[in-house]
Amino acid sequence: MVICITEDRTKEEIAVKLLLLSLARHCPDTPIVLTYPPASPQFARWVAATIPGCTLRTARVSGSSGWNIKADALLGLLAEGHDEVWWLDSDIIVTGNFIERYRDIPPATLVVCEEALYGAYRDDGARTRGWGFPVARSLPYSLNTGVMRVSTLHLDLLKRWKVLLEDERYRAAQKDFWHRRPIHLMGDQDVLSALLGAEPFAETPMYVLQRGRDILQYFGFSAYTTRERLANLRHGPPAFIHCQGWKPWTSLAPERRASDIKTRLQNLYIELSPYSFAAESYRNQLDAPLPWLEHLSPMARLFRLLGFHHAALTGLPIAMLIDLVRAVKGSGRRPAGERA
Ligand SMILES: [Mn+2]
Repeated sequence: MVICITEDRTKEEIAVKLLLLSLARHCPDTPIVLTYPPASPQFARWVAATIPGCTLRTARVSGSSGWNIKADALLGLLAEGHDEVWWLDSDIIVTGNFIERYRDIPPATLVVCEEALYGAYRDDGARTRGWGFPVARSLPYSLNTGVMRVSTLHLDLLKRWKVLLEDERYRAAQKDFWHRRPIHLMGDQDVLSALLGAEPFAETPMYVLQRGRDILQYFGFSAYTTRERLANLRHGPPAFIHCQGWKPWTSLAPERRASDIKTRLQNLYIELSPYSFAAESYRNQLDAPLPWLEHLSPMARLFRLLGFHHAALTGLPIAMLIDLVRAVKGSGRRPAGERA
């Protein structure tokens, strides 16, 4: 078994480091292969000195980039002889030993995530139909590929996924703005959702990491609902926090601190992120300070104080307010996805 991380943007380096530190703390026995072509000698030295189980590679996985690289990267590691591979997006941080927690899931079962509420959430077969396949399994929501576990029993699925990610229709849609793309061509995960709803992959058993219970899909203003927070207070935090969409390391850069109310609210929401709470405990192991934690706004400090510096309590009043607005709006676009 191996953990696979692939990144090619230097602006995401801080996130890669935080993910590696969280893995070294919580899953020290599982080897990691990190592919990071722009690695500087300083970064390579830091990895060698700090993350003993990590192999750093600087050769590109393939011609693909961004999220389209996932199929290639997973197929590559399976071809090297690993029987199971966990994919983690570089914007994930782990808060526990997930290898241990999910060890009983059989190798034939594909592990993948439930999409964030704020994303293009609903599916009901839409992506499968979009590709022109008959719907054999209707998924209520889109799958999210921030965390995946595949095994050698998923080679056919991964190869088919790769073929569709190289399809001309998909490639053409990727050049357009994301909000103008048809739902089945938005990103890699929409293609995977389409395939898993169609034959023969509708038979592939899946374990879907559920939003709130298994993974925090911290994206947009519905990132961490009241229900998810209360469940986390009772049962403990999920093993994965996915810092989707708004990234503190870029959004909260001092030059981006805008003054309009919407941006300020958005920045506050990012400052109160459970990702930041998890990141905080690695401050001393980094070779540079985390800028967004050094300069928290007075409002963020106040909310942290009121939330007893607990990730699930901090920002709870804001979450309740947002949930109330969503409930009042009734059958808005996203709330329909919230489970009872
Ligand atoms: Mn991600």
